[in-house]
Amino acid sequence: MKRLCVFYTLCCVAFILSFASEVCGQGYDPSLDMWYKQPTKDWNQALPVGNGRLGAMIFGLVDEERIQLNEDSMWAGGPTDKHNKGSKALINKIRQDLAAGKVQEVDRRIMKEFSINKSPKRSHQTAGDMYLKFDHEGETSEYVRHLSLDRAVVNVSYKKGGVKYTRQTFASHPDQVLVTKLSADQKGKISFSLKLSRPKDQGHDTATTEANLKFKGVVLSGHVTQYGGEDPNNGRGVDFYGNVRVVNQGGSVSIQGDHLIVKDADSVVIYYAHNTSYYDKDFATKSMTETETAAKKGFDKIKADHISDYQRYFRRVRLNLPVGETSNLPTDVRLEKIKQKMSDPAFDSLYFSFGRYLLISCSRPGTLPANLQGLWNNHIRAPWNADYHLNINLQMNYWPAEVTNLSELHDPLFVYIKKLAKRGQKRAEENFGARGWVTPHASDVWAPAWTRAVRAYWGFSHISNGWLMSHMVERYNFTGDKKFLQDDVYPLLKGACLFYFDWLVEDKDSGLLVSGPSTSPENSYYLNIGGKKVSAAVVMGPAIDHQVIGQLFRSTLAAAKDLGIEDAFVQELKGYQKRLTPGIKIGADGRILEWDKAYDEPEKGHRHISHMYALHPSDEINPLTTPVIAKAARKSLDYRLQHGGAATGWSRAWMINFMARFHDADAAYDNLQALFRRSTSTNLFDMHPPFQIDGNFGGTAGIAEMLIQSHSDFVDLLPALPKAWASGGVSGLKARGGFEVEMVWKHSQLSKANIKSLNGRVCKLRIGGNQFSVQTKDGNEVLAKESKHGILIFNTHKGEQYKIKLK
Ligand code: FUC
Repeated sequence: MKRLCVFYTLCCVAFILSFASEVCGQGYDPSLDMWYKQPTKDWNQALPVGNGRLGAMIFGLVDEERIQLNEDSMWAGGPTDKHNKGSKALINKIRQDLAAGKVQEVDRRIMKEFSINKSPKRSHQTAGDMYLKFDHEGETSEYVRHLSLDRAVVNVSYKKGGVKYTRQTFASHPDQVLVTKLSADQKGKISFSLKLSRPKDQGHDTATTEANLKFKGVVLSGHVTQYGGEDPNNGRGVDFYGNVRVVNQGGSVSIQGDHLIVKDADSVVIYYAHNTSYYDKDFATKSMTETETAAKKGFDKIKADHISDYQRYFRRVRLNLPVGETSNLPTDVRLEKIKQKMSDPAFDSLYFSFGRYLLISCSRPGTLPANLQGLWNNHIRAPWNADYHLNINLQMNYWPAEVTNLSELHDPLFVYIKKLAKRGQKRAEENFGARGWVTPHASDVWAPAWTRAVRAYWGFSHISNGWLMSHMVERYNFTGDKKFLQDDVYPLLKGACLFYFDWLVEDKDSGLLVSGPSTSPENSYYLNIGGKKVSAAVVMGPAIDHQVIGQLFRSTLAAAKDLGIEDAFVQELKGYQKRLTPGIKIGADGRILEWDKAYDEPEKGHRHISHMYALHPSDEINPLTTPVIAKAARKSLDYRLQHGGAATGWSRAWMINFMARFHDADAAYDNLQALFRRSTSTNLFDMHPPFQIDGNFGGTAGIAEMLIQSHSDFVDLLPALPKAWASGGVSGLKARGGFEVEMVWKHSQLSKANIKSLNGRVCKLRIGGNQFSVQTKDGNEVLAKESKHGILIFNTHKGEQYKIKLK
């Protein structure tokens, strides 16, 4: 370990002097390891591996190892599309009743009229567990388990009875198998029994054959829905087929009942494939073929291909931050020290790398989008069904995708949006008599677009379609991919706008268009009825609605402009844009209003901070360009925090992003540390609690937001660099407009940066208000125009690199 630490320190120091690609380049980098000196029985401390679709949690237990298995389509239920409720007349009646002051009654009534209560209780489910019961004796020593974020391999090693044992596990994307290799430093020392099992009563059965263990069944939801009612398919979900193939060197393999027995082997490789009817009707054959092909290909080749496939994504970005006194300790100990307020900046970069590791491991082109738990779930009925919550959570999962150079991993979200939009068209028409498409506050793998909620405060919100579309727009903003804009994005943007054309109604007093009835996601306000405080949620015109719709209109017009479209729809859109109620209104107390007016709030520190959407993830507020609104936004956030806000992991992660947008480096850093202290498990999973992966992704995006911002029409380098990160370096971050950035800083000041222009667009650059110069790769000065706020504007050529130096 000592050698490891010296190498680690050298590597970090070297990075600060140079760039990652030049130094830590191709070799093994231990600073990217999460490691522990003990096994765990706690799922929240086990280590995740995944190939986007297939995943596992590795416990690293010595005598009986548990490998908890996951596959992203292991869902109960199925597509059902025939339950819509509501009508245009009903929604208009509700608007009238709200205008007549019958808010409480509407709050009670609205879900009965508009929500499908008879939807199945269905959840993403665990695929089961693989247990390996070892036959080895003696004291255990030299135990260590670690996850290499650079290689996406979990290693467990220990000594027992004088023999050194090692286990390596990874989930291969190229070969679509989960692989575990067991080795020992003496021959004939590996003996164990292998068993597959799944939590009971979900209709599975297992069968065995020679040297193969099969695992098949159907995913059922045997429980009653929290939404009430019956499941039209009796909860019957996907059929699945898992297959184990064991390849041994030395010793013997046999089957005894439902156990596979390995005796006296020198080394063993276990291949596991798992497929479902969601992806393929020949799922059983597929699983058998995959394990067979893997066995023929062999461990070494599969591992090499896995590592290079994974590193294709992972090594695009490298972040190095200063090593602290505790940085060489095991990961769980480091987290404990952080809880004791010790500074360990290298931990921040480890967490950042882990966030990117998780996205690569649970979202690949062709897979389902990352759910509330990515894809790692040991439940039959997961918290919130491990579904897709669309009022922040699914979106937060993808906040790091573009900026941390993982753009392709955004694809599953886009495919899912297309599915939702199709269903959402039917709902728009049947629920509200509207054109276009609308989506609910939450959906799942089957992409139902109707409202499924019992209470209005969490279910009756109408912004998720616009919020989802901002992700497709961001993909275009970062990559400049016009074909994507034209073929995939613009038609959906148009559909979302059409919905709002028909949904918005004129406010009698202001003459402006207002969105409603709606809610500020999951929050409520107090009504004063006869001197009594009564909480309500439904309202005409919550701030977020107008912020999201405003952004949707803006980006649709920008897209039309880039595509050269100037037609009747664009004219109509301009008209609606002019008449939309502003999404940002400042109240008498200096805070931004969350609803149509100032109300007393039952939960002053509520975890949803929806009226700050304009600050982040949207782009309307910047302390440089909109200082008055920025001050009001800051006041609103400080108020939330003073009242116990940001108490869940994801809410805290959002706060990091907010504070970074204020350029308040130390507040962003404090919130990052609070995320670690209060909402992070030893395996670095985000704890809502319980485990919910959005906070990991929100935290990762927050770290990126502290290093680079580009939402305000210019690229801002090191906009929120905290004191604790006084020196460091990062390579591979992306900025809107199509720029890739690497930079090194010392004494809290940028020392050098390289900017690669990917699209040849004009670059508007700011470095915290500092004076700087721009040179070509060959050292020629680039002509740059000075603008406000210390921004330099210069032309770029596609593919060229520009050197930035502070003056
Ligand atoms: C939203 C949040 C909850 C939880 C759930 C999955 O509804 O309000 O805190 O994260 O999603």
